[in-house]
Amino acid sequence: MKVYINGKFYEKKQAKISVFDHGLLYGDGIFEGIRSYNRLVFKLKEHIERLFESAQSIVLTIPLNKQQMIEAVIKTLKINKIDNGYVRLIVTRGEGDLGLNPYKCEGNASVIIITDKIALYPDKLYKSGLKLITVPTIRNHPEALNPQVKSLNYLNNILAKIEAINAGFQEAIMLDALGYIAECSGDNIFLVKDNQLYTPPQCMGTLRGITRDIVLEIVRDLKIPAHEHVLTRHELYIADEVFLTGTAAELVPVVSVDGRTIGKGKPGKMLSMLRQEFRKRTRIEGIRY
Ligand code: PXG
Repeated sequence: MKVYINGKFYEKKQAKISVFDHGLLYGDGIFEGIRSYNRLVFKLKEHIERLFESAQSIVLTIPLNKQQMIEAVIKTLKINKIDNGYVRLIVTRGEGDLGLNPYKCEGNASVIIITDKIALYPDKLYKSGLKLITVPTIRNHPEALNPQVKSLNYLNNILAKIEAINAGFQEAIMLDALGYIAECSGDNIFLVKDNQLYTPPQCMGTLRGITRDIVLEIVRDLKIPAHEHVLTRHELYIADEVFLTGTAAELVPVVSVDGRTIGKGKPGKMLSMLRQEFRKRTRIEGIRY
């Protein structure tokens, strides 16, 4: 496996960055998780766009422009001969001293691209569905660290994940600072009620997921009503269907929330239809290599 670091390729064992990099010292940096399907980097432009928005928000200058970044991702996939894979794109603040001040980081931000064959989730997950629990740790307040910034500082989500696992569940539902549903530790959340789709808005604490956007696009095309609306746990409990969306896991059914069985307790019809539509789009949308 060859890893891209600042324009050069290194074997996995040699792919290293400084212990003084503020990405390590402070989680000062940003990232994207991207997928390629059959030599098509799915929604690559959208991921690069979001990366640059995260950078703008944290005053980080990316040493490549958007086109160069796209080319770097494609080059890394090609060198590694990966047709179907996962791309982890990371931009750190770079090497600095042992103080917070990012302006003391010398030189450029570091750009790292790791690609790997995709570790597909077990089929069982999509057949039996997930059981979720709401955890005490809330999503970052948007005026603390806005969840729209896909930052290297993921402790907020990691704490939520720990709480879910310790309670015997696979995934956590995180609330926002007002007590409304935000998202899960690495996925957005949707519910279906009376053939309409609902998902929390961005304003209080959810990442604008690329997969979330695709689902909203699909339902718009199919003229299924969809709402970006504040949701409480109650709305999840009484939903006909609940599912999660994310680049890695795609669309995943949820069959129980906080011990309440959702709908019939098995993956629903809307999700199955959406997954088919999603699959179609993974074959046509993105950048070919
Ligand atoms: N919410 C959060 C908090 C995320 O981190 C999503 C939603 C889904 O967004 P996309 O754009 O992927 O539809 C994410 C992104 C992993 C992993 O290993 C996943 C994410 C982040 C870090 C690791 O599964 N998901």
